[in-house]
Amino acid sequence: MKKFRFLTAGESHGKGLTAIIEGIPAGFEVDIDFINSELSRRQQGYGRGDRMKIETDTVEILSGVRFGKTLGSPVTLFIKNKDYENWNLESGERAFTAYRPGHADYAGSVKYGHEDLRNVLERSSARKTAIEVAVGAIAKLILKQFGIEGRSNIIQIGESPLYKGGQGGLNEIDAAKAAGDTIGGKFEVIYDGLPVGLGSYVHWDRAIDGKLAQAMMSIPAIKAVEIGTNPLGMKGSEYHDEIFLSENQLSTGIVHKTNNAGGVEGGMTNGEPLVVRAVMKPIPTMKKPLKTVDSAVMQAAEAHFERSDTCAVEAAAVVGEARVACVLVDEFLLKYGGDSLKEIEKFVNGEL
Ligand code: EPS
Repeated sequence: MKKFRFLTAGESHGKGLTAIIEGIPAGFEVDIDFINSELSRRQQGYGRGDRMKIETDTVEILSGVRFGKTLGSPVTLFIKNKDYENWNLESGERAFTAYRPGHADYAGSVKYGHEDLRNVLERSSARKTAIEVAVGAIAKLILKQFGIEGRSNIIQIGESPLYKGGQGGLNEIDAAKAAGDTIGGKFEVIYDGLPVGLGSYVHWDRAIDGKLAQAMMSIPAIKAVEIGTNPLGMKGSEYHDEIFLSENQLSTGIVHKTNNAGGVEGGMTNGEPLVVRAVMKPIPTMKKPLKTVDSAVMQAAEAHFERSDTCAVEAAAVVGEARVACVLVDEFLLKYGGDSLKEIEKFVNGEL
């Protein structure tokens, strides 16, 4: 069961990227400047490659919004690929056959029967995260109406724990770039202002931590997801968040003074900030070539390389914020859903 559903389409060097979102109630303001500022955040970060110098991602809204407000009908978004003009994708001149280790090339070509690995690359590319961030921006706008807001922090770049203003990670990115190599890292996404009880303990497929893990793990290059503090090696008495009376915490009068659980207990939000952490592998497209096989001649070869990011952890964190927003808005609408903003407000305020 889903209330907030979307499909995306589009290739990395095709005409553009599209999304159709279904399930947005009527009456929500859609701030295009906010969507574009999220797209711009995704394009930034130290260590990005040359594609980001070509694109200035901006969204066009093709349906579902009138006079700046949602109609309740499907919302269609479009982002143009500026690089499309430079590629002439239809000509076949950009074909390649040497599998890139760490990418979808090998398994994808076997699965879909493609000889030209570009047929796999074009859709498996992280380029598609641009339209996912646009969808997430709309989810964020909906959540904001109810006081729910998100952000992200970089926890580690390469081997360096990177705190605000720290140079360690940046130096590592420079060193990796000079060596034709890439590095990964770790980030966290935090959402504040959540009500108690999004998700459920009654079925495995309704647990919100399960849904969040799926949403984060499916971001390209993510290899591990954690909710809150990693409990490995901790004692129960150290890890679990004790419960206290409070006059300030929501309407329940209950507060946890620590938040190792990352805001989730029993598959449900518990009113504390939601903390989701993810580990990104080093991007597999490298100037320093990896050993592979050329599928056209079935001989040893070097992996295909055009251009790549050295490190995209900062961009992945923005994508992570978007993914979490989509899960949260879906859960929020499942619990408080109506057909219009006014109706939802009545549910939230206990008037319906
Ligand atoms: C990306 C666009 C891509 C890559 C990168 C992310 O553009 P191009 O293939 O033209 O360089 O820069 O994607 C990957 C490296 C990948 O392996 O998916 C983007 O828009 O974020």
